[in-house]
Amino acid sequence: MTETDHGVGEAVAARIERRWAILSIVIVGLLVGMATFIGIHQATMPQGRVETSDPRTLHLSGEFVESNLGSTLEADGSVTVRAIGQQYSFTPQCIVVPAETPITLRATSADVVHGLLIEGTNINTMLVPGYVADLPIRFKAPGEHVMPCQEFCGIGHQGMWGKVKVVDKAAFAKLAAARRRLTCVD
Ligand SMILES: [Cu+2]
Repeated sequence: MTETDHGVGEAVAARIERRWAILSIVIVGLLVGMATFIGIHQATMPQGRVETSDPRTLHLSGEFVESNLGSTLEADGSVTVRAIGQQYSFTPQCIVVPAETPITLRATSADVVHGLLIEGTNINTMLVPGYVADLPIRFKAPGEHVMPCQEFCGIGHQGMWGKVKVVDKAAFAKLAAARRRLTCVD
């Protein structure tokens, strides 16, 4: 290998290195661009699926009338829980659900903005009057979880607490056979 060959080799290596450096900068730029676009797009566009409710008539008709609140066993074996938040309580105050079962929580507010947080889970949502919050949950094991309102909603906010009681799947099935809408309010 001559002195010139060595120089050529170095130039080729430098060119290839530069090409890869540019390519990696382009990839990083592309990813940052995508993340920025998706972030801005999601923040400025309405969600794909928005469900509304009328807080003035919640108690009169529709899904959130009092007799329809609580947990219900669906034909496919899943459970739907319907609840409302109002100053200063949740209805039902005590939600009973089975363990190891897909659950859909549907909740809304009858007056101002409330929060619904189930301790020990990733459930943490706002209850905004006029809108329905729809969240999937699944509990691994029976137990009790507190459910405070986590959004300041007025003077009685600190007293706005509910509870979620997770029972064994078979025990829930037995309860569900006896009643259409279940709660653990006693
Ligand atoms: Cu509240």
